[in-house]
Amino acid sequence: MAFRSGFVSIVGRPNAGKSTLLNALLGQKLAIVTHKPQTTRTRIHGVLEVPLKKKAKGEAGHPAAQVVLVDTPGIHKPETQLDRRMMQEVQDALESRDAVLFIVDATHRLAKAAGSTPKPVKEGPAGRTVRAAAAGLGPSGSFDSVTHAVSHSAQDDGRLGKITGRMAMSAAEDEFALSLVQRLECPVVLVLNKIDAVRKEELLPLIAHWSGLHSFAEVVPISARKKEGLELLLEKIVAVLPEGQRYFPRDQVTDQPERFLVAELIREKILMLTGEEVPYATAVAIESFIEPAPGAKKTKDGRLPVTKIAAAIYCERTGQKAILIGKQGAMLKAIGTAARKEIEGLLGTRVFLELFVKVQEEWRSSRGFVEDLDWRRQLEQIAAKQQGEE
Ligand SMILES: Nc1nc2c(ncn2[C@@H]2O[C@H](COP(=O)(O)OP(=O)(O)O)[C@@H](O)[C@H]2O)c(=O)[nH]1
Ligand SMILES: [Mg+2]
Repeated sequence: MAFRSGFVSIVGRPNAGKSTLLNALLGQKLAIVTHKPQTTRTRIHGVLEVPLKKKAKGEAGHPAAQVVLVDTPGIHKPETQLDRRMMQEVQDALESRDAVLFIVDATHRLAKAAGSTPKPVKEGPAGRTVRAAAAGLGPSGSFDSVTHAVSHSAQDDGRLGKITGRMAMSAAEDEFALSLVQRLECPVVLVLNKIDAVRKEELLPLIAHWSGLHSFAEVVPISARKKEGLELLLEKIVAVLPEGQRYFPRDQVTDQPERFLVAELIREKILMLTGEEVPYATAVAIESFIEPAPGAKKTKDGRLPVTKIAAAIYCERTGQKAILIGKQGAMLKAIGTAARKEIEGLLGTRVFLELFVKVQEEWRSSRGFVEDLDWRRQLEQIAAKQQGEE
């Protein structure tokens, strides 16, 4: 059987478990995960080598493959420049892909339970609005028109009365997320996640609901957290991939540089340790990253060499800065200690981590600042600087 390869984008609403799935499939933490929405801000590539599986009794088998998984930010209504950047990352991931995993949180109650089934998006006037909006998902925040269209269609049926505002919103968000994949021509696999947290009998109505809205290539229930159903999911993914050669060398797991992973780990600790708006108003930029000299050995007393890292934590207001620093620096210390432990595990060296908190007013609304945060952009800048020095 010929080797297969392709880009497979993981998309869905915030908190559906996209990053958990990426990490579970790779067997390693590439993407940070928290219970807070909008944890993931950029596309993250994870490269998975899938060995040949021979045909066996009752099993179809599949050829060997390289699957480039692309984790993306959750599909949500853009409010700030940062949100728009995140949604652009989703669009980019949907453009260059061979297959898409549309991941849905199985613990979400269907709006149907409250008396409304979102209409199939392919039909009806509301559907057209949704698709038009999705196709031109631009800085104008087209999500508003989607919400509008959906509540209208529910109203037309005279069924809106029973739906609480939140239910209607949730259905609108589902519909909007779905509209982004409905216009794709590549295979879309519906992944029902978190089946560890729902009863079996609740799954069938969910599958029926979603299958009625789009003709998915496959429907696979999984638990990303408990690593259930992943084998089957991989089989289905390989089955829809085209024949082709590797995009990345066999032993490469990601295209992200370590310094970006380090920044993300620091951000994860901030998300875990701070509350309210602080996590959303925070960005982390690595200011210097000094690796041990090549060939550096353990010290005489058996300690590992040291990587010296300095990172800036940006927030939007002095009040947020005070929270991030904490009483006598306690919060910053807690963030630093937790991050350092994980970074040491990642790099396999000891780590000196210096953190600074800086206020950059309204940075989330600043296009230039948001673009500069992108690690792909940062890499270009570092390369340009090095060329200038040579
Ligand atoms: N019960 C359960 N929780 C999960 C599962 N997968 C992810 N989660 C949780 O859902 C939350 C969001 O996960 P995350 O991967 O960050 O979602 P993302 O926003 O789609 O990337 C986290 O608290 C995860 O631990 C699962 O299979 N079962
Ligand atoms: Mg995520």
